[in-house]
Amino acid sequence: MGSNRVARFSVSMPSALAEQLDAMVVDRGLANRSQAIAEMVRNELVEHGARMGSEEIAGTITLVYNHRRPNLQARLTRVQHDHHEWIISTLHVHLDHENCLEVLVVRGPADAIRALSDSLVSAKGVKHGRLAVTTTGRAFPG
Ligand code: NI
Repeated sequence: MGSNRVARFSVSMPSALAEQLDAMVVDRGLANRSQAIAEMVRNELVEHGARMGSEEIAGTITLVYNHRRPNLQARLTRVQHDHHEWIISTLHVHLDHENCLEVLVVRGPADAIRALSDSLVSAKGVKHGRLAVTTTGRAFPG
């Protein structure tokens, strides 16, 4: 990796799909089809990396929960301390008298991050939780 050389290859697809692609390129103000397709490929590679093995990923885990629910906050805190090596930063917002919004910035092996997210999101009383995966940036030159 690390090369900024451009690879050229032809892509075949149904013409109706190509027309939709061109319309999206215009709608989103992209330079051309190539830019749109390169972005899609990056997104797919990030998702693929997140599903596969131990490739390093970065991302955020978002949780909404009621802090008054017995044992929940203690459990969430314990899980986070057990996996502190993957958690770079946390943000806690008191949404109202009961509800808390917590955002964890995480970085680490995909399988470890997924397991951490699963254990937090599945904690009984978490109203909504989601892992949003992005890349550490190193896999994409430029
Ligand atoms: Ni709170």
